[in-house]
Amino acid sequence: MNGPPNGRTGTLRLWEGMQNGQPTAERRARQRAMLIAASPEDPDFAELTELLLTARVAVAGEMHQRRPTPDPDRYFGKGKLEELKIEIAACDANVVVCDDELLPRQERNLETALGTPVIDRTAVILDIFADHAGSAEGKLQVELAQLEYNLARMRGLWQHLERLGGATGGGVATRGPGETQIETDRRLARNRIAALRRRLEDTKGTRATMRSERERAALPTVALAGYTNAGKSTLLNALTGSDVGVRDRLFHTLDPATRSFEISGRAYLLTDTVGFIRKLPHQLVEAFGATLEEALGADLLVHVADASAEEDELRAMLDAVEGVLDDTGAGERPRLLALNKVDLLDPELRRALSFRFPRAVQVSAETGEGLQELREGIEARFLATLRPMELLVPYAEGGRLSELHDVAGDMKREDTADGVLVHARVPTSAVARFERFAVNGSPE
Ligand SMILES: Nc1nc2c(ncn2[C@@H]2O[C@H](COP(=O)(O)OP(=O)(O)OP(=O)(O)O)[C@@H](O)[C@H]2O)c(=O)[nH]1
Ligand SMILES: [Mg+2]
Repeated sequence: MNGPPNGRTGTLRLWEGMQNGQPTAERRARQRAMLIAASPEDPDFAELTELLLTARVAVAGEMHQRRPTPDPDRYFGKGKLEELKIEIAACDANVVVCDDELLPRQERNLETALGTPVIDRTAVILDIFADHAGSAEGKLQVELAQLEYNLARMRGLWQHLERLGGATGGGVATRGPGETQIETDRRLARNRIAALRRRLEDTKGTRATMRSERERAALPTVALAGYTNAGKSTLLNALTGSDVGVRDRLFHTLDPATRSFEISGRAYLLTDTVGFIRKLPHQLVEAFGATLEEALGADLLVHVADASAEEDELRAMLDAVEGVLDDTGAGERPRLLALNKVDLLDPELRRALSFRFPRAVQVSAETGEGLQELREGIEARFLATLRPMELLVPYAEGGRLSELHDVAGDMKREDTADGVLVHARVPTSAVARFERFAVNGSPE
């Protein structure tokens, strides 16, 4: 992984980026993390551990403070901080990772009190995204998210790094403290943010062109949405016979991949999307907003979930995904729940699941089980969105008929003196194109 030794990845990337336009490929030294969380309930460090594993950071220990809300200045209380300091030394951790997004102030105060670099969950996720971004657009989106995140954290950082001295590892701290430097950096960061926004706007334009081409083809679109590692890419491959990258790691897919497949002779487009996660950094939702909006504007969303997760865990993952869908304005799209990885469940658990989620389809992208039901489910949901139309297509416009044939359902045709009279059920997305042939209610 490309990353600096002190774990303040995003920040260092930013400075490196501003120095020479490109982040330098610096090897991450072996990091041993102490995980911390403050919450009224028992902590669950499993996901953070998984995230760190993906970021190739080892977990050395964990500490939880039970309290209604984190301390606004130091995250933990004073006494607990002392305990943490001792524990860090005891398990030889060299970075502290907080399961919440820290306020810049909390992060700074923690670092000062502990003498150890402190990063938060958001920084870890941003780091993984930066590592996994493949396309030019994906890279721009991640850089934008990182800059937004870092901008809030720049004030006073120079003096702070000075104070930490050796712990931060030379490079940055020697660049010289002082308000001027901070101001320069902030201005450069803002300029870069503006430039990135403009470039992302441009790519959005390109995507709109691609989309309108697709709309002309008017194939129904289906998007796979879901928690990271739920098996979306595996399912895309299983349904379309493609070979999109699949791995047992978080946020493997960042760029939406679209492939076509057929159900009962009708072609559909299926899009794989970036995975979601609890406390998904809002900077990422914003940066990926346009791509997500595009993908999630599909005729049908298939929400893919990992059914092998524990009951509470599954509920939490489903809620997190629904939350992001609402945030991105996709909350109202027609939806189908696909409970994936049922090959890992015994018959009793499967039965329990079918009681809990009677409308969901149980599938295994791995074994192919349930895929036929999923196809039928997709088709049924899609057909339900079709609008019945009666059209009179003049013989001169014969080409339109074959277009209609490609997209419509239940098509019945009858030759008349004026043209072909057609009864068909037309996808909502294609209604506008055929409206002018409508027999009832049309001025023509
Ligand atoms: N047992 C089992 N494993 C599965 C199934 N589907 C996917 N997996 C595994 O789950 C892991 C994640 O699969 P992906 O398809 O990469 O998941 P994803 O939802 O695309 O993940 P991100 O792109 O990271 O959001 C891989 O190790 C897959 O082999 C399934 O039906 N059964
Ligand atoms: Mg994927």
